[in-house]
Amino acid sequence: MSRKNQLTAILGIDFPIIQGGMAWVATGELAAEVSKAGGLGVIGAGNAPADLVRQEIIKVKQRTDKPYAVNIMLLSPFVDEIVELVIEERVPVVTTGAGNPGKYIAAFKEVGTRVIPVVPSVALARRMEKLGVDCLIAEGNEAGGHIGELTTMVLIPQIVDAVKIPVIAAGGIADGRGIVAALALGAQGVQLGTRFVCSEECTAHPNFKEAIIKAKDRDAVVTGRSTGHPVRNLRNKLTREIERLEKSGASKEEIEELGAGRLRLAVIEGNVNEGSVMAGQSTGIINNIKTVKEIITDLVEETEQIINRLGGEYNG
Ligand code: TUI
Repeated sequence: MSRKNQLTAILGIDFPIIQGGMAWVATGELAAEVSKAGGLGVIGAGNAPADLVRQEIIKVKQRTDKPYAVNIMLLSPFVDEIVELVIEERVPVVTTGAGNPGKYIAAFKEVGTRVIPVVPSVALARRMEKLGVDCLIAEGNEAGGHIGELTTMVLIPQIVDAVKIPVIAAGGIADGRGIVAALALGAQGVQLGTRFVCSEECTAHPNFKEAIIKAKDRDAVVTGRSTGHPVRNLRNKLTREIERLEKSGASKEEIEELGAGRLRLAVIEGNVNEGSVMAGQSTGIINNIKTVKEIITDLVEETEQIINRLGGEYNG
């Protein structure tokens, strides 16, 4: 991997590897380890209020001076107070998900916070670039959690062609092969979520990590299409119940009520049957738990090996 590029320069990191800002999973402990290893660690604010997120920011600041980010989940009822917190704490980088962060961008720029929205479409990518964001994360629907319509394979080149700012590829990437593919599509960096869940330092319940390791190629399924908020989870009792409700024509409210509190149940309590085990389609290629440092070192080594092997050849 060309380790340094425009993206690493903007973010002040060693490798263009960003950790997904997963609610409940992306704690200060995990984010600090990723940043210490030369990537960009991200705290997932999820639906948490500002006082809880502040504690995670403090954990990162106690462990490292390296750059880190907070992911703001735009469907959260606490968005405004999280935005204030990030500005007050002078968090170096913000990533956003599950919505349009347009109305907050000027305030972040005023204090020098870098802004990187997740975009699922070319239209939103263009709008974000016009508003002055620094980079974009283009996330394909192989990703876990709340997803868009398009796959990484088709989304990345279209967004790369549509904007001038650096693009980070996300969705379905978990090893060096995926990184090389993303770079070939024109991305300058990658964001990985599920791979970092299966790290020693991730504080998620061991059952949650084990479920991902056991999951095979077709086990990460999408529910919630009928509510307008499709979510990719590992198939379990909960996803089967939601599917049944969706088929029966249940209301959006009924379906969303069934999903409430389920991510915490899986991540913190370890109830991977009735909880929401958000994970991407990369589960089939994640078969072990490694330290964050090992994950990043292996990703960089695999990427460089493949690039060297391919060289100028395309015939094997
Ligand atoms: O945000 C994510 N992944 C998430 S958020 C989350 S919490 C949640 N739980 C249940 C239902 C909904 C959310 C779990 N996983 N990834 C980034 C992402 N952003 N994926 C898709 C989008 C997105 C979708 C629409 C970004 C912008 C967008 O804009 C629509 C608009 O308003 O133009």
